[in-house]
Amino acid sequence: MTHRFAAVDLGASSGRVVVGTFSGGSLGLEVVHRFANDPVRAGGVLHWDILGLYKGVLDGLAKAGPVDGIGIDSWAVDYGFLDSSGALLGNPVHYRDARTDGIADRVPDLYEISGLQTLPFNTVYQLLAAAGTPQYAAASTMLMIPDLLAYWLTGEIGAEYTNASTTGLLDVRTGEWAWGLISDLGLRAEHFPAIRRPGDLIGHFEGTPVVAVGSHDTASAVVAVPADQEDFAYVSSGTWSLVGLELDRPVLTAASREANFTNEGGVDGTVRYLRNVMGLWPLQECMREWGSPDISDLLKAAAEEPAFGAVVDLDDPAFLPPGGMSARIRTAAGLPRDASHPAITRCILDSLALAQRRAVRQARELTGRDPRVVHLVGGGARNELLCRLTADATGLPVLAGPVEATALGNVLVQARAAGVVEGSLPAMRALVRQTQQITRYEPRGGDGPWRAAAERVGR
Ligand code: LFR
Repeated sequence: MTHRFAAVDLGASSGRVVVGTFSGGSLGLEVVHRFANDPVRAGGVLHWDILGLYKGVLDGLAKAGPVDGIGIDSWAVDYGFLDSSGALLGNPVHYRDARTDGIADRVPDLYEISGLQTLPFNTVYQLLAAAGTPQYAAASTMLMIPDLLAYWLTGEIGAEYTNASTTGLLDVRTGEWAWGLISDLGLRAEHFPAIRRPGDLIGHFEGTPVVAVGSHDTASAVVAVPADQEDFAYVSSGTWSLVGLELDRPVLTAASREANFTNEGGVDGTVRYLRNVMGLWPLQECMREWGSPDISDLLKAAAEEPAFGAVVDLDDPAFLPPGGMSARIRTAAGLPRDASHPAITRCILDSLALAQRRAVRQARELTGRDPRVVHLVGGGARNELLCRLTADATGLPVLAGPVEATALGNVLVQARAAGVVEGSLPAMRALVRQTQQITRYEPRGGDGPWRAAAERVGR
């Protein structure tokens, strides 16, 4: 018996519709549709082109043909408002827009309640930036991006738990909206729909079940980490590098808060204990400036560049906004104006590996856990130089792959809800191990150069 599930997976730079086919013990993945996700600046505000994305979803589902289920995941924190008739009020604003600048500094620390790291763009700060606008006054419901797309497909309203956990307004202990906090901040309780869990049926699209998955892309990616033991760290590597551990309860200590580690909600009640590291974003931005050169040629040339020629602190929020990235990197690194593209690329990748090293080490110290291996999943698993550098920097073997971890985690949760695969996370991960390609990188060299590089960036 063959079963097919469609994963809609929206990333910050592109979206895709992927069909997962389960047959006997096998699991195949096919990307049936890929489309660009190009943010649009209008009226001075950076927006997502949400209707363009929805069109990509509809085109992809048409190409997918008949499936047993549909699941949607995307990046986190962003939302759209509906009015009382269910109409979308304005285009969702991009989390890299400047509207939240300075807001987090004016709000008391929420870590105790939400367990969430302070990122300037967390939904809570976006809502505080929006409060007082006519749009906010007209809003009756807030829907996170995957919930908004699911609403358009099914007509059903709800808030999927893993993504809701990135708002800053979910109680990390109960997994429900933190109503006291919502009212203390002057936000409106009626904006927040009932929580749904991964595996819940949302509704139907043209007769096909639409199922809640780990709708935060990182939650789905972590489901598909092919771990065969408990002591592993992961890097979900794409526009961001989400670096951390899977825990069964949150860590809410002062040290954890100061290190800006987050306790995001995972599938099956797990905690995604991690930090956002700037990821491949700076390189993506440079490549956009450079007219999108061939990535494999660029990485080959970067691999030939001397190691640690220049390093920057990639955790610096100065690298968050779009535009003019190569100049920002060059200035921070002390590279000359005429630094070559490979030299800048090498600087970014050395710096990214260094930031990932720091996050793995801090996760270990803050939890007392001792990861024996780093699973690097997502698009970055294709980047051999990044995988090698991550192994060298962390001093741990890196197991790279699967590249499409997020889509895999999405279809696995659907297949489980349909009774097509075995229940537990370890069982789903065993299936990933058996069916997907994974490449092992052993660490080379000692820690000395990395320690010295860390000192150079003052961390
Ligand atoms: C990765 C991701 C991160 C989140 C960031 C912004 O795609 O979802 O987990 O912090 O995007 O939403």
